Amino acid sequence: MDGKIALEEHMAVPETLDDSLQIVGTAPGWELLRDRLLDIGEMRLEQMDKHGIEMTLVSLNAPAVQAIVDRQEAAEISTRANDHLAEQVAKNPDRFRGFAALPMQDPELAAKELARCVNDLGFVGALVNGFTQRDVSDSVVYYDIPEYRSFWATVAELDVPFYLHPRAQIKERDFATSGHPWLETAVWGFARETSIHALRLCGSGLFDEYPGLKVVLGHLGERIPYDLWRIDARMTVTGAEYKGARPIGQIFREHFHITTSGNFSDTTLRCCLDEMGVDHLMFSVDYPFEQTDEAAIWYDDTPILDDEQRRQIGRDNANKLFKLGLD
Ligand code: GRE
Ligand code: ZN
Repeated sequence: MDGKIALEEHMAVPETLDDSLQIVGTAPGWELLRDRLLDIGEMRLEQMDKHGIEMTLVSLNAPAVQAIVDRQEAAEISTRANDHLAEQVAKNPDRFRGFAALPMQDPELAAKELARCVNDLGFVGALVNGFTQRDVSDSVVYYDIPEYRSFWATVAELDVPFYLHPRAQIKERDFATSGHPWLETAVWGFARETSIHALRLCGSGLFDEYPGLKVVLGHLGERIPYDLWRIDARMTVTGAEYKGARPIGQIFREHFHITTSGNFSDTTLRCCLDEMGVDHLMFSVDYPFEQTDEAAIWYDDTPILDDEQRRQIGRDNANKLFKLGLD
């Protein structure tokens, strides 16, 4: 399919490059990965052209800003990364748009930076890598807590989607994966961490306070769609402290949008389509951690979608959600 839009696609600046090296390790292939992370031009365009991707919404790698303990440094790196991304996007505005990296260590600074990115740089939303550390290295701050309500007010006011992207748990606090480092990141830990964060947002009353908020999750929903029935069923028994005005399933289906990044499975796509509906799914690759050819060849051929659904999920939904203004 031509004209696809991809939206969980990462770049790095020199200051954040090592974060990706630490996740993928020194396995062969790092040099190509590094070059692809640093490029927001020819290398990317070549892959996009080859596999029918008209536009890529580019974001900073993980965990990057969210793992910086010092608030000022976090703010400086975000600004630098966002300015760099804006410069590169401006060279190919028909092919690239930007997501803002945000210094979530300070909700007020994060809101200001998001407003600057959207209003002055033309960015389409924020992509944040899970919880933030701040002040001390083993800190874990989630965005459902009251301190972040003013930040969410800005997101709602600007009316842009917030992509909640994975990160790993803090190693010293992660007893569940000890002795099994392969469980820490993309195999399982990313989805465990991101799904909990998403459910915390659902259970905090946030979406009742800001009914227009839209959150995007990658990897076909970080495993939540598969379990929505059970979540709602068991909430009737153990949901006493839940603060949402609607059932979690309803909040999730209304406020969350899901991409195919790094999850090219027919059966999982079928589950997501049944649970979320065709309006709440979007194509993505997770470049350069995933291969564009694998993502696109699977997507273009998957028998789960008819031609109309393929067009909608591959292009129209993202065009509308991010107000890209493509034909
Ligand atoms: C991601 O951004 O989703 C990612 C990484 C590193 C390894 C795998 C992966 O940042 O999916
Ligand atoms: Zn990613």
